[in-house]
Amino acid sequence: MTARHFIIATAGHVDHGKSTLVKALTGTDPDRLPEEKMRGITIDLGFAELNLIAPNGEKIHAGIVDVPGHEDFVRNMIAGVGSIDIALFVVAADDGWMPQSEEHLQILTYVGVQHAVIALTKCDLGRIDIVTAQIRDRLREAPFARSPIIPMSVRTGEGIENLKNALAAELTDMQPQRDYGKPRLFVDRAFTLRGIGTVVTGTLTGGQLQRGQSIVVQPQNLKTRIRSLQSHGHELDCAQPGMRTAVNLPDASLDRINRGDLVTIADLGQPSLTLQARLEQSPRLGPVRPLKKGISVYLHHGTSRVAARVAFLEKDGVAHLKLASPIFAFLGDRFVLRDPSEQHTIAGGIVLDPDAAKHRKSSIVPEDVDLCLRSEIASSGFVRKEMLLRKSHFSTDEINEALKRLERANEIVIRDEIAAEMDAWEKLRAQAMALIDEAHKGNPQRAGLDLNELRGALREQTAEVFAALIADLVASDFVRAGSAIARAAHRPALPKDLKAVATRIREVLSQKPFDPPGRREIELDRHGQQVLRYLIETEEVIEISPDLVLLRENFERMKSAVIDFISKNGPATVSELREALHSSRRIMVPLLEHIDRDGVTRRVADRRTLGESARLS
Ligand SMILES: Nc1nc2c(ncn2[C@@H]2O[C@H](COP(=O)(O)OP(=O)(O)OP(=O)(O)O)[C@@H](O)[C@H]2O)c(=O)[nH]1
Ligand SMILES: [Mg+2]
Repeated sequence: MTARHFIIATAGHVDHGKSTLVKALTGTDPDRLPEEKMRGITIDLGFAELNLIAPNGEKIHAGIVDVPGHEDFVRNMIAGVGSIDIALFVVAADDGWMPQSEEHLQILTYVGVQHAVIALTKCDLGRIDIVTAQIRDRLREAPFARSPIIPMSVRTGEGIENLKNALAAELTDMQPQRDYGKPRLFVDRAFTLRGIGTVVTGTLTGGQLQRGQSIVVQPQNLKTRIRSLQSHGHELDCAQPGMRTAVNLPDASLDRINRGDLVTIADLGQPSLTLQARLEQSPRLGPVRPLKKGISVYLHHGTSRVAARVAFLEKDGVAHLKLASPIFAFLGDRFVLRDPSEQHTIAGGIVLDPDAAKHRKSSIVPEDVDLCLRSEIASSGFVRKEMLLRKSHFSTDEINEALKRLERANEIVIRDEIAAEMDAWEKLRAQAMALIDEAHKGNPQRAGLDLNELRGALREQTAEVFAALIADLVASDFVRAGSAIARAAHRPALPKDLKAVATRIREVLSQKPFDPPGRREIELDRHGQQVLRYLIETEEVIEISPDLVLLRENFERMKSAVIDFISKNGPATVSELREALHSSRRIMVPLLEHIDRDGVTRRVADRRTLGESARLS
């Protein structure tokens, strides 16, 4: 199929000839239910397909969604117009503009439909000029103010070709729905076919679906796989945005999928129970149902309908909505609010934050990726890049380009996987730098600030933010020193008052070089501990065991003496070595274990032989 794909939905008052027109255009009777036949009205959505030739000869393929006009079924009508490109707006010449003409126009406006062709039906029964003037008048402030009005009659056949031409002309100038890599198919029908399994249908938006692809059904988070895809009865490998799409889900059980659910991919996030949105109420509807804080409503989003409450509402229409059950909405999605008795359409809205966790005044424009990013980064402080605007109509490329723009403008900082506001990041950096400088000042003898200590001081940050921070510091004036971080220029040095302590420790360790006192007798106080740690870090002193330290030179001498003795006398016991070195058991045992670990000696029964590394020593 090389044609471009669009979705058309009918709209208009009950009995104005929508379904008859669809049949005349396509040959398909969209009314399928026995009850629809019996009552002569449309109750639920009907579907057909229409092939058109554009004025330039291009092929255009359109899926048609036929909606009910009766006031009792507005709910179904809204489910039909959520993802359409153009409305086929029907007004009957004998009846003129009627209540659901008005209500459907409102709904189309609220869900953001920008294009329409108006079919003035039943011209064999009414006054074309008067009703045309009336329609023009009613559409004056609407997005369809300049849409063509095509007089026609299915009875006489008049105007059918004109209507096709008008649709083709409108669609020729339109762009098919965008593919931004985030497919969502709002389910309008779910049924089981014997031998095939569960089939769900809907209009695909936002991205492609492929045969064999792993998908998730939201909001129930049901993971499954696409076994096969169809559009209007044709098997497909890949369905494009703007296509009526039937998806066969082999291992999904039907009782878990209903109209209102949606098929999407797993890495786009989770549904939510709270939305921040901007609400708009058309002045055309008059003050029938005031929109105010606290009211209960039905929220219609895609093909779904959930009970909701307007938790707060600001003067400019920014509202916080609490939902009775979760929906999977994107930033920029449009929705319709109706009253709890389902008699009136109250307002329309556009999602500003699909996961609004708390009150937040938002001034974003959902179409402006830079603004949206700025707002999201500002509100989350430090945020993983891949989480940014995940539930939005922006593609990953668009988001990454916008991130680069904001980075170039020095508004944000990107480090590793983290994006942050420049100011917030600088503040965090400054905080870390101050802590490191403080550590250098307070403990100049130390290699730096221990990373665990820094992590503790910044524990409100995530591990990822902390890692990005360290990477950032190390990329500039800082270095890692073992388990610590330090200014690159920092050289550990003993402050004056500790120098005397160091001298004392050196003396104590030298008096009986091969038999010095235990560590506890050296680390007499906090200063003793600090200095010994410094001497160990600068490798002047070697830690032999938890309670034994030796001056490095003495340790080296003892090691050589051990090697010497064994070379001359053969394998030796601890006692023999202790006597030979004028040391003690308290020293010899841990010393030998230490040099065993280094491979200098090796224990065989109760004797030591020389190890692999003895020669190198
Ligand atoms: N005289 C005349 N009757 C028409 C014409 N088009 C439709 N009708 C009749 O109008 C009645 C209603 O037509 P439908 O197509 O069911 O109307 P609808 O708009 O689909 O109605 P709902 O779906 O229930 O809102 C039917 O009896 C049609 O035969 C027309 O051009 N001329
Ligand atoms: Mg109908």
